[in-house]
Amino acid sequence: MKIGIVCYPTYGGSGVVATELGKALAQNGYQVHFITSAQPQRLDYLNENLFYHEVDVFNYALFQYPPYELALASKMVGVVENEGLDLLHVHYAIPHASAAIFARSILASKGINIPVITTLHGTDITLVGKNASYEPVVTYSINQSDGVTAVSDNLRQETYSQFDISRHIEVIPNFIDLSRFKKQNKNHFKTAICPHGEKLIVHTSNFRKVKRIEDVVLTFANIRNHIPAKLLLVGDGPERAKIEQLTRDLDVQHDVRFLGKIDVVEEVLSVADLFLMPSEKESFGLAALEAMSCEVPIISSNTGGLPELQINGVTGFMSNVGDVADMSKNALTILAEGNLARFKEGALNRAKEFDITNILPLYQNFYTKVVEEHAALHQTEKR
Ligand code: GMT
Repeated sequence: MKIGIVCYPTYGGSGVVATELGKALAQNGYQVHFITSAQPQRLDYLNENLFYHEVDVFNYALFQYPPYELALASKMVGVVENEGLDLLHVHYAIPHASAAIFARSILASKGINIPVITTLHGTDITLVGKNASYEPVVTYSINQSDGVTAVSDNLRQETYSQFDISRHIEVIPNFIDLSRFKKQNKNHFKTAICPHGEKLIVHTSNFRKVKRIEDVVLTFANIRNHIPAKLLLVGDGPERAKIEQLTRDLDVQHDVRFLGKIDVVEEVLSVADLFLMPSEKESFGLAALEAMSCEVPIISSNTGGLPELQINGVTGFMSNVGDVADMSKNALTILAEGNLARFKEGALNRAKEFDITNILPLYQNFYTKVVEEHAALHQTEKR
């Protein structure tokens, strides 16, 4: 099967999931064509089944906003025609789903029928999509897709409650490649960061408001009041300057390091004792799954899809959004000497359930179903 995958190429959960999915499909004999604005961050090796098509956005002085969606739709039309794709799979509804529906109509006018699958990732539904600027287009493009998946049951329910959706949404959770995300021996790094055996707390994100990084720092400050600890913040984004200031206001700046964006997150996670994810919303929490795969227990909020990933008291603990006192208390429980090993084991065992070898077949079966249904529909129309 030849599949076109559309996603955001930069750091971020949806782009990571789309790229890792494409790589795994290519290894399993599918021909995968990435259609993106730049080379996807995780598209880091060659394979005879992997192709990359960059979207060219022609700019013109008249445009205040270059029309990326039109350039993307045009590129999809070209790639489907020239490469003979069987399916378009778009990740993150805005603007990928509507561009794909548009491309599908253009192709149909040329006698080429191709199904479109849209995968909903989170903020495309919970934050951005329901804004009046986008809502009618998001609703239409979800309803018009030939198949729709969501990364958690919670996101599926949110989609039904926030939008007027008339079609089935399949839940296919995020996954992890345990052969890459596993605890590695990076003791030299741990010793450099924690020279006196301090506990190491880690948070990774795109530093957006929705991540509530101020709660990460407040929780860390509480932990550090009780035990020696260090905090590593991985990633970058709009909240960073504010968070740097907060570390100074709380006088914890000497125990907090901002590492910025890094590719080898698994190396940092390998030396972590605890991962913090106090998000306001989190449709799944891929970053938490990455941490769990490296044997790191999780303190998180209980929002969105996190209860579908975390097992309270086994992989870590969940608290209400903003309940820093509860998160701090739970963190100290996990970090207590007699407890840590049990939580690390619990985190790893749960992560194994989301190994890519378990989740990839769900996508493969869904592709086959959608392609067959689509072919049957067009066969009937021809008669
Ligand atoms: O977390 C982000 O803000 C990035 C965002 C994305 O689309 O790139 O992540 C969303 O998709 C991930 C992959 O499916 C999920 O694991 C994240 O939970 C989800 N983020 C939110 O819902 C805030």
